[in-house]
Amino acid sequence: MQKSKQDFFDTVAKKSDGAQLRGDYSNVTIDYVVPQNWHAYTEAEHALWRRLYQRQAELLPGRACDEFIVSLNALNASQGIPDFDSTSESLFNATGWRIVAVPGLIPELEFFTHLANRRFPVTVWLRTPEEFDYIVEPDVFHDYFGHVPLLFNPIFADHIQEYGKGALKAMQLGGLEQLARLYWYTIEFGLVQSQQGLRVYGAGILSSGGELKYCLEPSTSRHIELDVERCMRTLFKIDSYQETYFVIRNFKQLFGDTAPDFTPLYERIRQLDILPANTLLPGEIELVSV
Ligand code: HBI
Ligand code: FE
Repeated sequence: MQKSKQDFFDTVAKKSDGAQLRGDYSNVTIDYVVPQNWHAYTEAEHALWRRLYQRQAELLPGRACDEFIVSLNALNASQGIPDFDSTSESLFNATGWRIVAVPGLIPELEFFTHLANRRFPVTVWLRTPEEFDYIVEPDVFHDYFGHVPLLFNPIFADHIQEYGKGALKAMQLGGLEQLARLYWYTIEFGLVQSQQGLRVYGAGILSSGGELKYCLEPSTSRHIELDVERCMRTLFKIDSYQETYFVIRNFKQLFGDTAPDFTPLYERIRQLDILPANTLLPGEIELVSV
C-alpha cells in the first residue's frame, strides 16, 4: 500500500523522536529523487567532507575489508563532496548500478524499488561540523562513503539488488521488520571474516569514527556467525553502538543465505521470541576478532 507523503513524514518523524526530517522534500519526483545540485555545495562543506574523509580513511587499515578499501581508493573522493553523476558512470560500467540523489530518508516502497532496480539513493545534504562524530539521519557522507564503494563489488552489488526485491515482497507478507533487522546487521553493521581476522563491511560502521574502532574490540563487543533466522529475531540499537555484530565468511555466503524465499521464515519467526540486542543463545560461540 503506497504510504502517503504525510504518513511517511508522520512515521519517520516519530521514529526520530518527532524531529522534522532535515532534507528539502518540496521538489521530489514521484520516486523521491531530487537534483544533487553539486555546484551549490560551499567550500566549507567540501572542507568538512575532507575532514570526515581523512578521519575515516586513517582508521580503515586493519579494520575495513579489503574490497571496501580498494573500491574507495578507486573513487578518488577525498578532495570534496563527489558529483554523483560522474560516480554513476564508473559504477554503471562496473556493476550496472547508479546513484540517485534523494533529500534524505525516503519511504520504504520507493527505497526498495530503487534498490531492486540497481539505483542506490544517496542523500544530498552534509551534516554540520557539530555533528562530526554522530548524526541521526543518514547524510551524504554516510550514504556515499559508507555504501557506494561496495556497490563496485559484483557479488555485493547483486546481493543489494536481491535485498531490494525481497524487501518489496516482504512488504506484502508482513516480513519487513524482520528484513529490516537483516539489513541493519549486514549492510549497515556487518562484519566479515578475513585471513587477518574480522573486518568491517557494514556502511554504518565504516562511516562512523567511534564504532569503527569499537566494533572489533574483543573485550567490549560480541561477534557471532550470521544465521539469518537468528539475525531476523534480534533487536538492534538505533542510537548507540551495536551490542552484537553478525559475521559472514564472505559475500558469497551473504548472497547465498538470503537467496531463498523467506515466506516460511517470516511465519516461523512470528512464533519465536524476539531477542534483545545483547543475547547469546545456549551453544552460540563468540568469534574472536583478531
Ligand atoms: N531511505 N534514503 C534512504 N536511505 C535509507 O537507508 C533508507 C531509506 N528509507 C527506508 C530505509 N532505509 C529502511 O527502511 C531500510 O534501511 C530497512
Ligand atoms: Fe545506510
